[in-house]
Amino acid sequence: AAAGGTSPGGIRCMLMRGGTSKGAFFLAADVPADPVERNELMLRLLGSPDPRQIDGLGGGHVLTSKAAIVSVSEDPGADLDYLFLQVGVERPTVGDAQTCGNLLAAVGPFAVERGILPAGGEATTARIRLRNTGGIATASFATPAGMPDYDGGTEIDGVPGSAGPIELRLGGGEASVLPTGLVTQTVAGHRVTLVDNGMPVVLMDAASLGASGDEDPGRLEADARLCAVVEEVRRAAGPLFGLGDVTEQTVPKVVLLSPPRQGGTISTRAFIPFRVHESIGVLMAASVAAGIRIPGAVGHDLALLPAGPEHDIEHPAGVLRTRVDVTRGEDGAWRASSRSTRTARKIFDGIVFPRPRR
Ligand code: NQM
Repeated sequence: AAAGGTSPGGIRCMLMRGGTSKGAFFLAADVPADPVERNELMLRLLGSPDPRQIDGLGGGHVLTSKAAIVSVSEDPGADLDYLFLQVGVERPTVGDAQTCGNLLAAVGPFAVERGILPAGGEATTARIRLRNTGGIATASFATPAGMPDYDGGTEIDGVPGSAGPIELRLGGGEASVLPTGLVTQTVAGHRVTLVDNGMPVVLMDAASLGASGDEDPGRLEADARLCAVVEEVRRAAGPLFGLGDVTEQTVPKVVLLSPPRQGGTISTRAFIPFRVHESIGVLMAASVAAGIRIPGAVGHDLALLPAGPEHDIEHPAGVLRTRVDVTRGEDGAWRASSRSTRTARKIFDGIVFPRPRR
């Protein structure tokens, strides 16, 4: 008999790759509703705190220490609700201050697998409410024979091989992508642009920090002086985004920009924020593209801006293509919507057993 749900022995869970990240997916009904109990359970399931997460599902890196909680939405404008949780690796933290555009790619297929979203024929489109930020995204993916088909010929940099495409659309709301209304400002002594097109991001010129901007993530992480400056700027920027004290939060992110080197639009190194991303987040890339299109913004003069809306955001593992349409309203506010193609895969489906309470 299926042991699933909230049975004392274990919790029903699907491990999924979404884009260049990996996370544990749960139905909301299968985990405690109380956030304190739920977060404590997530730490025991993923094996945190521990740099190797040896006693749990986590992979020892922030990009593989993630959870998604999915349910049918009560919002008439959405089919599904998606709550993202960033589970700390070395520290016992569970944060809900940000969403994750990479895991978002796996939310629709997971919901079809679990039977909470009917497949729509050859392809299914799901309207997904992002519970962390309040936004709505749509995801379209192949469902021949009524189930997700993860196979296909789409390659994304940072993932070996190819898989079936999942088309994500985000944004398009009334909010300005410049939360302070300023194109640039000085934060902790540095000229930055604060932009939010789905993810709050501080844009910085890598050269202004003495970096070339094409360093390996490990090399940037080993530069204690540079990391300290990035963190000082990030903490000062937090309240300007309306996020309050962000010392313990994973937002805003800080992205170092430099001229493109692979024929793309711009080169990026993303502090997320205590590690440097091995590629770049989907929504981070959408925020970068929106920011650099605005004349005068940090990065505008470093970029090779395309005539059309397809931006090739260079990152340590290659390029992420994001289609970002930026418009300026009659009120002077800059707004944006974005689209990206990702892939996802079901890795295992089963019952996960939490580490005992210590
Ligand atoms: O920006 C990592 C990732 C992300 C976020 C992070 C993301 C996005 O999974 O949309 O996907 O924010 O730490 O790549």
